Amino acid sequence: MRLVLCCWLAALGWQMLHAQPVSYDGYQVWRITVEKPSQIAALEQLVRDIWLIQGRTVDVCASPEEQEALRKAGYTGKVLIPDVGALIRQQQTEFVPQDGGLFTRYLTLDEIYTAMQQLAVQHPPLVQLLLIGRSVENRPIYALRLTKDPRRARVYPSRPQVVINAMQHAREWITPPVALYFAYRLVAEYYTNARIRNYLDRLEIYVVPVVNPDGYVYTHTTNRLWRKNRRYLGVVNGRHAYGVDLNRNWGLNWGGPGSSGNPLSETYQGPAPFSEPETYFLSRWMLSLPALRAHVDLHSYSQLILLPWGYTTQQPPFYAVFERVGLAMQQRIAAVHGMHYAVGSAAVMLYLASGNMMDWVFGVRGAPSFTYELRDRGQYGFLLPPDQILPTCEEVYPALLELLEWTLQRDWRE
Ligand code: 0X9
Ligand code: ZN
Repeated sequence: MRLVLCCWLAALGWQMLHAQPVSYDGYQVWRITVEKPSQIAALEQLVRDIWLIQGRTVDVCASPEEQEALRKAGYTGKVLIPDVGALIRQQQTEFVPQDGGLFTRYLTLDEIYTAMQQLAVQHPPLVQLLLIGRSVENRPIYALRLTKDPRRARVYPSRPQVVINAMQHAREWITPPVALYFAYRLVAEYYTNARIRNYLDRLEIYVVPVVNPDGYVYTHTTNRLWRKNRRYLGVVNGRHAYGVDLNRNWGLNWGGPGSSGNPLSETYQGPAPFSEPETYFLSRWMLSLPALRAHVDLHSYSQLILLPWGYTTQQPPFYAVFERVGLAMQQRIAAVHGMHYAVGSAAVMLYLASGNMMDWVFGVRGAPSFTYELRDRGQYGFLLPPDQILPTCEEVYPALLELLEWTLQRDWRE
């Protein structure tokens, strides 16, 4: 009897740990090609969750009812994921080694924060853990500060600063490990690699693996495909509405094309620029860095290196310089596992997105800024299998080193 009770309690515990009240049973991801980009707006009326728009190609995550509506409207698509619910369950229950290192499975928020703390505790001459803000639900947002002797000055004005951040969007699980790996490997190579030593001696490198901690926790507990933060927005159209798209909440051209004023939308811009603590704290902190010289905002998916602007298809100042750096980073990525990441302006390669972070960092803060869209190109999309975590980390690492190298040049405008 006791055994039965134990088993039952264990099963219940497992259920509670892995419960996903939002079911995706019967949902499918389709890749639809429209004849003209102007037809995309009509498609957006039929499906709530658009995963990707790239040129005339649209990936949609459609419920059985939405699939029916699509068929009725004459859309056919290539099925990328035949059963989203089954894939989520498979990835939750699949055996993954618990002791196989930090990059063999997706970590929880607590595990990520513990790993950051450990790096700082184990390497005081190189690493400092900073609390840079708090989320809507009051969770901490941490940065790792990587530089020689971080505790001897709050900031070294003579060392240009570089910021790498991940996870504005909660379902993009591949992004925190890529940021964390970058930090871990820099530290590991410091004492053996003169090139890395030079970077940490002469630069201040900040890594923020989770900008949206509430959203990330929610993707573990409740809805694997949640994108926005967890702001409660009241009742809208008879439903409780939650969430601002943090990558539409930044202050440059906030509320312009490619963002939504509807709280139920996945690209809801929020009630005002920087209305969200996550973007507010991050922007204030970035303004406090005296010599910010480069920034990367990590997202997934579709394997792209995106350059400003995101809010307009017009070319920004120094576009040719960005493109050259982008192509150098592209080569570094391809050299590791042969993966192709396309390079180009965000608005041209993807779509318009006003109020995004990259535009603010470049347009307001004046620092060169890039958006990476990591693996894959749609086979799994946001549900990238854990065996691709390490290869993705490995290929992005040298691209980010390329950026550090470029940052050390006399004048980036050249
Ligand atoms: O829509 C976004 O915020 C980013 N894509 S994602 O699928 N990760 O959500 C892209 C932002 C890049 N900027 C533009 N496309 N304008
Ligand atoms: Zn994203």
